[in-house]
Formats: sequence, structure tokens, C-alpha cells
Amino acid sequence: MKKDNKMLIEPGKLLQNINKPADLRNVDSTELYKVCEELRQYIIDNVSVFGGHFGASLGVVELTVALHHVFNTPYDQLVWDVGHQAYGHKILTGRRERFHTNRRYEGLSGFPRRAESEYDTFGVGHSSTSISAALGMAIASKLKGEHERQHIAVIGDGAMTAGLAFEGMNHAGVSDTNLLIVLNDNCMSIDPNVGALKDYLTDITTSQIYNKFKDDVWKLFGKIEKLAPGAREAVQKIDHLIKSTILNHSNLFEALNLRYFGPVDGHDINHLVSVMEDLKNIPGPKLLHCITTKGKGYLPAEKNQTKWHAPGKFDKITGEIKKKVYDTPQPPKYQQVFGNTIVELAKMNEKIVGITPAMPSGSSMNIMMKALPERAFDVGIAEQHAVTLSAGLATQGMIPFCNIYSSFMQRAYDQVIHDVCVQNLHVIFCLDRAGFAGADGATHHGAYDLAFMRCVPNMVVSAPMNEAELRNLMYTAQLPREGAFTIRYPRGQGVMPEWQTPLEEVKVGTGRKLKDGKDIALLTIGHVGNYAREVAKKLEIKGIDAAHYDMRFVKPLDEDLLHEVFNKFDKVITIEDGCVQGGFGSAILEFMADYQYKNTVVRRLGIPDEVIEQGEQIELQHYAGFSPEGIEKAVMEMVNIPEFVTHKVSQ
Ligand SMILES: Cc1ncc(C[n+]2csc(CCOP(=O)(O)OP(=O)(O)O)c2C)c(N)n1
Repeated sequence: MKKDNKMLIEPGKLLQNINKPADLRNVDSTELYKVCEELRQYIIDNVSVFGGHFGASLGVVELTVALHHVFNTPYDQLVWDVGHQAYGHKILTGRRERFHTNRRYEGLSGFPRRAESEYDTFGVGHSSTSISAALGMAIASKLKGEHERQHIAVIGDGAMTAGLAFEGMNHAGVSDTNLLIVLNDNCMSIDPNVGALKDYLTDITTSQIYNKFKDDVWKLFGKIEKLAPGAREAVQKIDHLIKSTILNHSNLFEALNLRYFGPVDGHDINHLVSVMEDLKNIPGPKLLHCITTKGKGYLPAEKNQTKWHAPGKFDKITGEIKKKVYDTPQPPKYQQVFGNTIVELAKMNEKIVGITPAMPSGSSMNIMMKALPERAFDVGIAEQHAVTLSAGLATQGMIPFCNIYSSFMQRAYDQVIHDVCVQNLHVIFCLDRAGFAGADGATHHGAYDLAFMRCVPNMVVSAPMNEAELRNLMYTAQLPREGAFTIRYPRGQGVMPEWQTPLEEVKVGTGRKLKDGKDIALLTIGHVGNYAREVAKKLEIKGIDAAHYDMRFVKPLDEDLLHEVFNKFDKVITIEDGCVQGGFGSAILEFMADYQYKNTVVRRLGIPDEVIEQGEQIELQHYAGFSPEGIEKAVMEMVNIPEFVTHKVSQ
């Protein structure tokens, strides 16, 4: 971090004196709007220089200030859903001075993280956990006799589409706890929000008769607050009844036994404060529906909310997003290869359909959604549904390409086993962001997929080393066959500027010998094969002759190729951008044990058995020991220090 960069970002006059929420509570309520202005500006100043999530935090500035002003955090417990919108929260809770390290190696996490602050009550990154987590806290408080303690879950309308959120509400409604769910409704997920819930929320928001009535009830409710509980309950009943009658449907949240309040303007700080003060005194589970604008206060972000979800660095004056400029053509991102290739395949094979759970832009499924809208589906933040929907489609002979980020697939594991593999259905899983995800950190690394997919029957597990391989694997996966087919690839660019290669079938379970050698064999899976290729070339100059095999499939393994390797080499290194435990290297060790190869020493490089936080992908790979330097070092150790080799069999 250059010091001068940090110095550029000066907090406003009020903000510089707010080092914890208690300071905010001392700010006169007439000045809260100024705090909001300064906080918003501070987020803009920081993200424009250092990058990160953007629109979501701008949209909840007033909510953040109101929540910390009204509630007694950290005693009262505030849980942010996903957590990409919690920059204001971080800045107000003692982390302003370190905020320039946000999402960087050894810096602040881009998401709330328990180890980072007592104000981060729950670690997040994956969506829709907030209601269950806050309810757990609320039940614990009740059991401990802490009856005044408040618990607040802030959840977006996108995150609200997930089954987990409904599971939480279903329980909350009968829990008799001090739980407040703040629904931050901006009509957006990363891309525009989808599904019937979105229409329902719009219906409540735009119903004029309902809103007029609601305002009147609210005023009345305020007046009778000090009266006997019986009077209050009577008003509540009438309120409920009329709300249900006025809306086309009965109120969804009230039907789940949650008192519904709103919709309110989520940018009116004074109104928010007064509403929250009221809600604090209303016991039991309740929901406050706030209407906000994603990107509020920064026009380009308000206008193009998807682009400004996480824009990278930008010029805050002109709104120009900074992009690196290259003299030569660059390789595409793997996701772009996926997005274009699925359209190409779908035009050839009418059974192909595309499914994404809320990541059309991130996965590039939006290319198919545009080209063949009736055959590509964004199903909302609903990974479990995405997988079972794919299974259902497959029973009818359709060929679903279900594209899910590797780490989000963790949520749909039962569906992969129970709904797809046990029934031997032909579903193709494209796992994007496999391996280290980079700045999103621990919650987003796609570390475990090779391990958790390869142990399931009726499943092929593969990883392309480059763009052409991705295309060929996608082509192969949609050919007539039974069972599931996983193709995992990393975040970021491949290696082939000329990536539009002809589509060719790959024989399932075959790898490629890319270089012969005699001193040591490097076995790789996926994109890291490019590192091994680079290292093998470099080592030649040092007089070390390393062979390189791109295994391409973790399941089934290319046993012929492996027999060749283990009959020829007494030193082998396996390399994967995935967990060493149970992953590709483990599969190789199992092969070795099964065929009783005793004379080869194997070292496994990959993601170690620990939680690794954020950083550039290459920084993290370096830390884990499988960057090009790490691979070279491992080879040198094995080749030059025989004593080391005999004692250290694996990592
Ligand atoms: C389980 C899971 N799936 C997908 C994502 C990727 N993701 C991050 S934020 C986001 C949109 C969330 O929308 P919403 O809750 O409405 O918040 P907003 O960004 O609109 O404030 C998505 C899909 C995720 N974090 N977790």
C-alpha cells in the first residue's frame, strides 16, 4: 500500500470522529444526513481507487447509519446477508483507517468476518444465511434470558429468493424472538432480480391504496403505542386484515407469522430512524420492507447497476472504469468461452438448455439468454433448485448445462448426488471460479469441487487446461451418454487469444502427454498445467528433464497414462488448484496404492487444509506453493535433495 494513496482519502468532518457506532449515537439526529453523505463519499473515494463491490454498499448507506444509530451494536446483533454491502458498516465500526486494505492480501476481508471485528456477528459471502443465523442468535438470547437484546438480519430481495431464506422465515414466524428482518429491496440481484417474489414485492410497493392505508395505520399505531396491549393487538388484527384484502394476495410475510412493516423509503434517514425506534419496542419476529436504489448517489452506478455491482477501479469524476490496455490480442476469460460455446452447441443440438442461479453476467450465460431466450434460465439465487431443475429436464431428454460457481455448488451437493447421480441423469455441470477465487476470499474459493465431485458414482470430473480444451470438453459432454459430467475452470483469462478452435470429441478418461522427460513427472489438472509447462521449459535450461502430463480427467483417470508414469518415474509431483485432501493428487495416490506402485515418491501441490483468505490469485497460489515459482521449488527439492524425498512423501 502506497502511503500517498491512503492520504488521498480523507473522511469528512463528521465521519472522521466516528470510530465506533457509539460515536454515531452521539451525533445529533439533524446531522445524520450529513454522516450519510460523508460515508457515501468515503465509499466512492475508496472503491474508485482500490476496487471492490460498489453499488450495494451505496444503496444501504442510510440503512447502515440508521441501524447503528438506533440499535445498541455490538450487543444488539446485526447480521448482513452476503456481506458485499457492508462497507459502510465496516467504516463505521472501527475499520475506517484500514479500509484501504479491503479485499487485499492480508488486509480486511470484503465481507463481514467474525475474526475481524466484534461487530461482524456472522461470517458471510454466500447469500441468504442471515435470517437463520440471526434467528439462532435470537433464540440463544431468549434461552439466556436476554429479553431486551435485538437481532437484525439485513437481506436483499435477491438473497430473499433462496430457499434458505424461506426456511429461516418459516421457523422465525413461530419463534417468539426479537428478530427484525430488514428487507433491502432494490429490485436487483447482480443482474435484475427474477421470479414471482420480485413481482410480489413490486406489487406491494406500487399499490397506492395499500400504501395510503399503511401510512394511516402506522400513524395510528404510533398514537396507541402507549395504550393497553389489547388495543394494540386489535389494531394489528385490523391492519393485517385490510392489508391482505387490499393486496392481490394475502401478505406473504404476515402469512408466515412475521409482522410486516413498510414499504418505507430506505434513503430517508430520519424516517428510517423513527421507524426503527418504533420497531425496537415491538416484540416478536417482524419484517421491515425498505425500498432502495442500488448505487444510490453515484449516477453511473444507479444507471447501470449490473456493471457497477463490482466495477473494479474507476475515475470517480468521469465514471470511466479503468481497464488495462494491451498492444496484442489477449486471451478471453474462460467464462466468455463457456458463454459463446454453449450458444454454438445449442444451435447444433436443440436439446441443450442453459441454467444459471443468479449469475447470468458472471457466468456469461447471458450470451445464451440473449441468443436463445426460451432455452436459457436465470432461476434466482437458488443453486439447489438449479440442480434439481436440471435433473427434471434431463429426465425428459433435455441436456442441461447447469453453470454454477464452484463454491456456490457446495450448497447443492445433495441435489447432485440424490437428484442427478443416483438416477444416472445426463446433466452437465460447468463449475466456474474453480480454484482460488482471488479478492472475494475464503468463502468464494472453489477449493473442494474435485474432491466432492469425484467420490460420487455416475460422475465424470474434468478440467480444461486452456480454451480449446474447454470447448472440446463441452462438446464431448453433450454427446449422447448417461450420467453427470463436471467441467471445472478458473476465474479469469485462459491462454489462447485465438480461442475459436474447431470442436472435437475428447475420449472420456484420457489425458495428454505434453512433454516427455526422464528426471521427474509433473501431473497436472486444469489451467495450472500452463504453469507446469512453463516450469518444465525453464528447468531444461537448468539441465532438469521434467515430463509433463495434462491429465484432463480426475474421474475416470487415464490409467494407461498413469501406468506409463509410474513404470518410468520415481519422482512425481501432482499439481491442482484445489484442495490437496481428496482432490486430484489424492486420486493419483489411490491409483498408486491400488496398483501397488512402491518405488515412486509423490508430492502433492494444491490448496492446503486451512482457511485461506483473500488476495490476488497468484499471491494465493504462491502462498499455497503451486505458483510457477512454487512448482519450480518443489521440483528442485525433489530432484536435488534425495534425503528430503525419502522422508517427505506428500505435503
Ligand atoms: C449462494 C450464493 N449464490 C450466489 C452469490 C453471488 N451473489 C453475490 S451478491 C448477489 C446478489 C444479491 O442480491 P441482493 O441480495 O438483492 O443484494 P444487492 O446486491 O441487490 O444489494 C449474488 C447473486 C452468492 N453470494 N451466494
